[in-house]
Amino acid sequence: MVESNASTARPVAVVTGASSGIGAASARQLARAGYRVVCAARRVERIEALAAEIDGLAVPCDVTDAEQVAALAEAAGPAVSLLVNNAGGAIGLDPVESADPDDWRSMYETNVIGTLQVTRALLPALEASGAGTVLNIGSTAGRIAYEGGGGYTAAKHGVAVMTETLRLELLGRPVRVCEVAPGMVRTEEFALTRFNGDTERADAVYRGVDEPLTADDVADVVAWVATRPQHVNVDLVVVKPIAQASQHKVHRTS
Ligand code: 8X3
Repeated sequence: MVESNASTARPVAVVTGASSGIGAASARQLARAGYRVVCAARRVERIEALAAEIDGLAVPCDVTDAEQVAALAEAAGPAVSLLVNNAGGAIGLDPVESADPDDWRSMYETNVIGTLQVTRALLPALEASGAGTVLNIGSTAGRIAYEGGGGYTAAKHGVAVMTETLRLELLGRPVRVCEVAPGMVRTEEFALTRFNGDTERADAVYRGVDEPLTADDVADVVAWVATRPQHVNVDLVVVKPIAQASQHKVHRTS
């Protein structure tokens, strides 16, 4: 459980991309750990239902929109203990040779610029809490290249480097900076979004893999990183299913 500053007030956590997958699962686990969770995402009905379920707050927010990000910071209040930068995702699996620059721009916008904007907007409140944490959801794609993944791996490498840079820059201030980098996670939307709703291609990603990680598996790590004593900065957790030894080496039974 987290410690709160006042005896009655719950510490505030902001989770972006909270409408589904790792974001929604993290919001639930963080609420269970004692946070008042501000659930931010574009899809209002989903985050309103989630916020009602976990006694949190729903704030509609597209992380690429500076005004909406400013409104999120305003709604989160003057002291925020935890920011989980989860909004992001992949588009397509096209080789560099034929990739659509708009897909790459969009991935850079959501994964990198979105994380930058939300982090900038919330840093004063994270610092004001006296014990802040920025936790970026990276990816194994932020540590290795794979064919067809150029746009996504470039963006997730960007998130990884931004995380390291911020940790260096904030040294001596009361905000720790962490990254959780999942490998193969089966969520309802990640692969489907990547392949523009093509369920066959999305299903093929996980075909024959015994047990890909679930959103809850990753949320468990997020909650663990967030609830370490404040002097403990877990720089990076790479988490993969046992069936995935590396990006290219996945055990499939069929
Ligand atoms: C997701 C991992 O393998 O689809 O962040 O790039 S992968």
